[in-house]
Amino acid sequence: MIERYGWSQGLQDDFQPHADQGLSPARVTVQRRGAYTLITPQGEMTSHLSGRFAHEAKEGEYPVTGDWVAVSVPPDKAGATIHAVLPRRNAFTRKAAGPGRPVAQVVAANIEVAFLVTSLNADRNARRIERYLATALESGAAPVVVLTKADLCADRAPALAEIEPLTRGVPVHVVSAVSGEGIEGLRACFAPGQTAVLLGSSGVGKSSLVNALAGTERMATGGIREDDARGRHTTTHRELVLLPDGRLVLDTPGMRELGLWDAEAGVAEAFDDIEALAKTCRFTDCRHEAEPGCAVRAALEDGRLDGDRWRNWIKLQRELAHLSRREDPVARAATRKVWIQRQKQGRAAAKRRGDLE
Ligand SMILES: Nc1nc2c(ncn2[C@@H]2O[C@H](COP(=O)(O)OP(=O)(O)O)[C@@H](O)[C@H]2O)c(=O)[nH]1
Ligand SMILES: [Mg+2]
Ligand SMILES: [Zn+2]
Repeated sequence: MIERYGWSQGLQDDFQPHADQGLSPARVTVQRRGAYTLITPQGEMTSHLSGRFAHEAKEGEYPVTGDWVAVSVPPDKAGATIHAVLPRRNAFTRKAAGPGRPVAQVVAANIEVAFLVTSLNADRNARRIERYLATALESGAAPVVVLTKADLCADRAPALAEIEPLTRGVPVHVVSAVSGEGIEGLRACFAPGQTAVLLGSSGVGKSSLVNALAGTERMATGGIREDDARGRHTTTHRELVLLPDGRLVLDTPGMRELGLWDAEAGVAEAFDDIEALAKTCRFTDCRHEAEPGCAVRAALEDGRLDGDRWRNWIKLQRELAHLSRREDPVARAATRKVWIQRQKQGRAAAKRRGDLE
């Protein structure tokens, strides 16, 4: 069973020390407060954290949906106990919403593809797509922009003209859960045994896409008032779903806020046009304000660079700077190094597989 959920030789190697202690591997499919649903070699099971793990784990180390964990299963198989989380291949991480000290929140772990979902009708927001794209590029998963509800959109050309320049070569798919348009194209973005996470605001049609891919009503979907395009929060927890074709999709509730977490490389990649311009400014320390020979200003003036896109870049830079002032810079540098390396390997592997456009 765990093979169908993406268990691999690499994971088996990481797991060996736990196997030596008599533990079993399992993947988290549903995460609710303090309780987890797992797929174990003995089937689906609910579980809780071992007292020791709960006591010793630091922020960001608690299991999330998509994680591989080491569990003990009692003889009556009544419920498993989680003792450890295996090292994550990658993770989609945001700054937890709310005031106070910035805290990382892992939204999904061990994902090959990140579907960034937005609807073609009223929800479309270029600045939000830029933010999601930066976070997805940072995660090391391969991003895919998905524009939903094509059946409700009489003319998609304006939306595509707005969005395509932002996606920096990341594939864009136009789909409809109602007509079925584009669903096979999404399937072609990942392979059986691989995991795609669905990310985007509430009501854009994420759960409907799970159902369209599954061919059955696997997830509850929300009623929506089409006049203001606001969805109800029907999906209340993150859930990893095994499709009949062997692919895995991780559905998430809408996120009101997607605060950046440690995403310098992702922002640089999502805004590589601005990064390239800034390199050609006359002064290497140009602040792009009123310096002579500023290539960014020149591009803003002649329309090559959109003013809203530029202002969003500044806003994201401020968010990153705000985070880095608050965190221990040494610890940050150490995690970044590992992360950039993994991210590069992950995307290179995805390209080699040739399953991405
Ligand atoms: N016309 C149309 N409606 C859709 C489509 N996809 C989703 N919806 C509707 O949009 C609403 C929200 O969908 P849901 O999948 O729950 O969105 P989620 O919050 O992102 O999971 C529901 O009423 C769906 O029936 C689509 O492709 N076309
Ligand atoms: Mg939903
Ligand atoms: Zn400049």
